[in-house]
Amino acid sequence: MHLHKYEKIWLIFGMGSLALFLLIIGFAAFWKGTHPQSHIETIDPQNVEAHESFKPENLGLREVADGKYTVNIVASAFNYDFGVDEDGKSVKKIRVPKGSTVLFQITTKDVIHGFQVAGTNVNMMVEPGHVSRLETVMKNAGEFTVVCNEYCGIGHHQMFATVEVYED
Ligand SMILES: [Cu+2]
Repeated sequence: MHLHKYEKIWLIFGMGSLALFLLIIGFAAFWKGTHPQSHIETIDPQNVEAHESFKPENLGLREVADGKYTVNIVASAFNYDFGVDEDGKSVKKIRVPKGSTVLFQITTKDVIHGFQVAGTNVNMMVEPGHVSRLETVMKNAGEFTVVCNEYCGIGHHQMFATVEVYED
């Protein structure tokens, strides 16, 4: 079978790209620990408070066992609701010790939002009607910015928070 020179070049280019993309996906999945959030659980977006995890008093950071934490968040345009502190002020920063296991559970009341803890493998799409969950181990200390990476409207850039991982 005769293959034209350009056909060969494009075949090599095509197959090479495929191999490269598979390598990148493999690196992200197995080395960096990036994977899709759980999409199995559904929720009524009009009434997220009916879900135990998203009742106002259950929002924010909670230590569920030694070194294990759960963070419940309700996203809406244009805010992440982590609950309120003792003074009744909205929580915008959560602190966990280095090496702890943190389960992030988030849902949205309105449109699609993103929930990315920049610099970690936490990067979730938050869709109305679904609960997004991701558990991760906070291996590195530092301050990590939480950003919305799905354009959600005019105040999109105002959606942020901070996760501080401190040396234990
Ligand atoms: Cu947004």
